[in-house]
Amino acid sequence: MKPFVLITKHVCEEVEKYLQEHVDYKILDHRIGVTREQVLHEVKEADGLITSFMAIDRELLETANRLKAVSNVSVGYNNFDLAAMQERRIIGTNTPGVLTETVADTIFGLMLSVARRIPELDQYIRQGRWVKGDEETLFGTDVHGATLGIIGMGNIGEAVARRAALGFGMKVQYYNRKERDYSKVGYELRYTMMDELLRTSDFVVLMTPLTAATHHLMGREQFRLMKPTAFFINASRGATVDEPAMIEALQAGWISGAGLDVFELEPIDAANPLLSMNNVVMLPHIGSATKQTRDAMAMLAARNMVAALKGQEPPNVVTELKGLL
Ligand code: 8YV
Repeated sequence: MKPFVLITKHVCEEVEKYLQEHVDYKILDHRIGVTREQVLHEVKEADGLITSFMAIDRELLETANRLKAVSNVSVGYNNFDLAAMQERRIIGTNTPGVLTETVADTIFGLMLSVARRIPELDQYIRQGRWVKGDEETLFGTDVHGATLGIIGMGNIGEAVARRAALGFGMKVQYYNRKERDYSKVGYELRYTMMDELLRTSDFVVLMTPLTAATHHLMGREQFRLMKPTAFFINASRGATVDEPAMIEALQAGWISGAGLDVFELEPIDAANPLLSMNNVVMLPHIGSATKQTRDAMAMLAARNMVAALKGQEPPNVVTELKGLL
C-alpha cells in the first residue's frame, strides 16, 4: 500500500502526476477554504502533510498518529514547533532556492514603489487629479545610488544585494549573525553592526527568518535610529517587526515610508492604521507568488515529501535527521 499524504492547498497538474507515481493523496483546496478543524480531522490518517502556514504544534501532532513528515510549501518554517516535531520524530522540510529571485523582485518592487510613490500616483491619475504638469508635490526619492542595508543575509538578501549593486549602483551593507565571505562576488558588500546599518541606510530591507531571537527585531528603539529620509521594507514575516512601533515611526516621521509584504496579522485587520497611510505600500504576502515559482515550490515540496516517506534524505530538511532514516 502506498503512503497517504494530505495536502492543504491546490497544486498544479505536474505536481499531481508526480505524486500519483509515489503516494496516495487528498487535496484540500485552499481556494475553497481549508479550516484547521478540517485538517485536524483529516490528518489522523496521513503519513505525510504538505502545507504552508498551518501551525504544526502539539495539538496537531497529538491527533496525527501516523504522521512521519511535514513538507512546507515555503522557505519559512516558523509554523513548525521544532521541539515537538523532534520529540515525535517527524521530518520537516521547506522550499528554499526556487523562490529566491522572485522574492528579490518583489522586494525591489516595494523599494521602487514606495520611494517613487508609484501606487499613490497611480491613484492620483485615476482620481482625475492630474490637471497640471509636473509638480514638486509628486517628487519621490532616488533608489539608484542610495545606500541599502539588508538585515538577514540569506539567499534572498544576496539576490537583492546583487540587483542593488549591479543594477542600481547602490552601496550595499548588511547585518547578519555571522559575517559572510563576499570577497569574490565582484562588488562591495560591507558587513556592519545592526545599529550602524540602521543609522546609515537609505533603505532598510528586513529579510531574516522568524525565530524566538528575531521576534520584534525591529522595535521602537531600532526605528528611532533610522534616518527620517529612509524607507523600511519587510518581506520576511510580520512578527519580526513590532508593528505598533513601526506605525508610530511612520506617523511621527522617524522614517519616510515603508514597503510591506507581511503583517503581524494576516489578512490585515480592517482597522489597521497602515491602511490609511500614503507613505506605505502594501502587498498581501505575495513575495513568491508567480505561477512559475509557486509551481516550482509545490514540486520541491512534493519531492521532499516523497523522499522522506521512502526513507531517503529529502533535499531540504530543517529538522534533525539523526536516527530517522
Ligand atoms: C509563502 C513565504 O510561504 O516561502 C515563504 O516563506 O512566505 C511565501 O513563499 C507562500 O506564499 C505560501 O505558499
